[in-house]
Amino acid sequence: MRNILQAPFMKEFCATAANMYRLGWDERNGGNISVMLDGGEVGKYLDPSRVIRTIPTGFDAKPLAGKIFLVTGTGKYFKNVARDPETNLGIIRIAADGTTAELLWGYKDGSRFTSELPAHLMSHMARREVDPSNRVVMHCHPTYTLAMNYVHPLDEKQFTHTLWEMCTECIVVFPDGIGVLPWMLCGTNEIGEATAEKMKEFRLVVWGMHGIYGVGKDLDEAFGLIETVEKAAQIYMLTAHLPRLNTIKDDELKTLAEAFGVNYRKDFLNL
Ligand code: 2HA
Ligand code: ZN
Repeated sequence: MRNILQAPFMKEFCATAANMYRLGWDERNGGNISVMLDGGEVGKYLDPSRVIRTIPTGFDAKPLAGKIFLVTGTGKYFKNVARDPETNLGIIRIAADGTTAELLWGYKDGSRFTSELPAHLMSHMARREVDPSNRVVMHCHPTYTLAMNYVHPLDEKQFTHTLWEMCTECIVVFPDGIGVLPWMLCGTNEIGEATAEKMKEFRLVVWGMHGIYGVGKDLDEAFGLIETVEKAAQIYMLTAHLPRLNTIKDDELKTLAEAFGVNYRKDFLNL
């Protein structure tokens, strides 16, 4: 067996968590990531028939039975992931019953996956219906995006429109816009179901006054979506209290989207 700490998927996960921490998106135990791994790839590093222990998930994820995920641990700090992956991360496989996670590696101190596993797995299920190449669900608390939640209407059209106006690249990067949920209790199946419902339509979902979810086919894609939203939110927060002299107009946003050939939310423009 090869050393799993040297696996490309492990190294990329650790580098991404470190980057997110460095950007201030994941204070203390804030944030969580899940990545669907390739079963054949995992088999190079561990014996998939060796289950360390089983952990009930508390919900039914049968469409993901047999799928393997690398997931951050509950209460664990992004700050510490790269230094000690085996304590802070776990590799789980969804058992045939759909409601049990089989631990194949990690959570060395006896802990378990993130409390947000319902939102993660339900989002994986919803996104894969839309895009079977989706493998990553990422949650974090980016500073300016969160700040914007307090001073801007939590309305999908208005929130997306404001961000599209803040950087030329925004409508190209997230033409599908941003879903917005009101404040809800986190760590529950209910917020998981609400998030997954939004994921049918959006690759980005704001949890009101809490943070954001982003998804993608790989870590770079999910990270890049959140990074672009956060940059736009930063520009909004740096300018919201100042007189606005210039903006990207809606017909210019339309021109941009058409030039880049992206399928944008036409109902989010006022044309
Ligand atoms: O796990 O971010 O939403 C810490 C969180 C909960
Ligand atoms: Zn959170």
